[in-house]
Amino acid sequence: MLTVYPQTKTYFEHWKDLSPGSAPVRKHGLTVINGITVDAVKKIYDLNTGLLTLSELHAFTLRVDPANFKILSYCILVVLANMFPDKFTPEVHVAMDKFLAAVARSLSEKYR
Ligand code: HNI
Repeated sequence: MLTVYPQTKTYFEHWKDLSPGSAPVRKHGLTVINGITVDAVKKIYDLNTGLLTLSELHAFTLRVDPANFKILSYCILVVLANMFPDKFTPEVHVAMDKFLAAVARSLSEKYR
């Protein structure tokens, strides 16, 4: 995301090293992916409640433009397709797209 959509770097200027694979990028990548694969998956049936605190954090404290959630979702799909070309069937693509869109919608909940 930081490479393909460099405007997203503005939120992470305080990390100093934003190059691909740098320590803070790897660390935060894991944090976000854990947020999706552990937290969001656990709360899949009520994402709005489950991701409420995270939505408030991104809206009020971090002030992340919610358009960036779509950008990140798109990047995650591209990475999955590249890493798992055999497993990334049309069904998996649609299911992941739907799930990531639901996560993005819940994270945007507090902006309204
Ligand atoms: Ni996000 C911090 C989860 C998208 C900018 N983000 C977090 C944390 C989690 C998290 C978890 C750590 C919270 C804490 O410390 O309590 N972020 C997610 C998830 C998504 C997402 C699940 C989307 C699926 N975040 C984004 C996007 C941006 C973003 C798209 C900006 C482009 N997030 C941040 C910033 C921080 C952050 C900035 C604080 C990082 C830091 O180190 O200061």
